[in-house]
Amino acid sequence: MERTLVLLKPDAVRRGLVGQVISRYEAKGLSIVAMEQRTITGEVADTHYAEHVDRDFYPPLREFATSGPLVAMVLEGDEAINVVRTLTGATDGRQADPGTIRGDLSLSNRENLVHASDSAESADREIALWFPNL
Ligand code: FUP
Repeated sequence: MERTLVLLKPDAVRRGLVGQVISRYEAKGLSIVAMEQRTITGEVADTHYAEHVDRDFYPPLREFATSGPLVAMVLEGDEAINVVRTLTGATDGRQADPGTIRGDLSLSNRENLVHASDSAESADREIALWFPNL
């Protein structure tokens, strides 16, 4: 069993897609280990996106990530990290495959609905950041 950190970003909350996106993960067989709606500060965004803070696209991404409530969760299942990345789809919703969450529901590179840990190391770091009591 593996655990991964998923964020349903502020666009997912604003668009009323939280239930639909969670349903896809649940239907796949993943379990929700922890879940909480939060509005994050810029400092939390900087820590979460530490590898991106110096990139050109980071200031608007920071603005977006802090623009309203998001839903953070830890999902668990067999090969959960890769399975969730596959269900989520490519970063840019315009290029993501149909059938994926981003491919079906996002038309943006920034407002792409979901964050999902990209490796075991990222999952460990991000779960510790978002859910330190797990
Ligand atoms: P992903 O792992 O698919 O979420 O993508 P990245 O880690 O490469 O990027 C993290 C977030 O930065 C993306 F979800 C959206 C944002 N981003 C941009 O806004 N512009 C870019 O050119 C690339 C990424």
